[in-house]
Amino acid sequence: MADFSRRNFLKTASFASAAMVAGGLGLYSPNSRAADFRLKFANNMPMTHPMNVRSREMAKAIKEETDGAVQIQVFPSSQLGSDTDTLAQLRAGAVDMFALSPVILGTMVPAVQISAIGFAFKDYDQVWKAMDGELGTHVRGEIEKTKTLFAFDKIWDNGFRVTTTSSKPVPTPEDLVGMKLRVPPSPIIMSIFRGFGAAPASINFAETYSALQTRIVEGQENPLTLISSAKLYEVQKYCSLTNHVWDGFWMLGNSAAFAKLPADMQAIVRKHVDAAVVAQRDDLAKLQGSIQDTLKQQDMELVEAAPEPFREKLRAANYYNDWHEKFGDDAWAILEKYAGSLV
Ligand code: X2X
Repeated sequence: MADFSRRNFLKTASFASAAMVAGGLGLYSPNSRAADFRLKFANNMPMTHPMNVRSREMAKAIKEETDGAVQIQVFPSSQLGSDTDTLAQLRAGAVDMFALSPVILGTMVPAVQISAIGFAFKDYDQVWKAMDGELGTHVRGEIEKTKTLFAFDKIWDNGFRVTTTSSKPVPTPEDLVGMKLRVPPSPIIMSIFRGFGAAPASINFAETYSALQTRIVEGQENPLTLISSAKLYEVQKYCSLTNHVWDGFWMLGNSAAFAKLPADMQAIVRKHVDAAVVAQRDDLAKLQGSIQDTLKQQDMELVEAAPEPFREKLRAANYYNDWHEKFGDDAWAILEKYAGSLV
């Protein structure tokens, strides 16, 4: 594999020969040169979601700044397989980068789910302080311990998860009792809905629309921006604003694949990944003002759902104590430093 100095040499050499050829047959095209590093980046978000809009910009900027040496190919909408499959491919090195929610990464690295404790973060100020601060550092350290995977510094936003249903809204936890709901393949999301008394079924996002359409499940839970961009309003009627969990996507990399890049190219990739994430967070923040209206225009009925009865139900189900025990006192203390007391 080429390194930067060899590339620079080649570039000089190519330009020299290009100049010669240009004067002769005129066949040389500087754009025809193959990339030294092709990286596959997979995610489950629709093409139109801000994550993919920013990812395409990111790939372009990386290609330009590395002079074509690093080319990132973006595969949206679970094109390479479901999240469960893609995580396996990332571990095997068949996929190089993968944006995955901590709630699903929790199937492999349980400790990362701590950011998804129910009703922990009250607002985005708390979220970003924690995720760009010590809580994020703690979690990335746990991901790095796998040796096969690492997480880039900043986490993409997914949003606060709300609950959509087809036959009746769910403004209180009593409304959820016995209800069959799609949840991601995720121990912590499974656990919160069990705590509410619902009947959660784990289904990958790639199959969620059809599971709702065929009424295999009554509802699902996801952030407003995603309900809109994945057009879930076509197969769901009510949107109860439960805001039960804040969710993001860690930008994961296969450690061995990334290590093949020379250090200066790694730095360029990191810089543009971070910039894309920051811009995407901002895109989602700007959408907050209008997203409810967008969903109402699609005939969804939006319903308020006060958090306290839901929290009460979780306390009674021993949800907070159980997870505190699993994550341990140290990690729990980091979470509470940002989120306040969770008892
Ligand atoms: O699967 C989901 O619900 C999604 C898209 O929000 C995640 O990736 C966790």
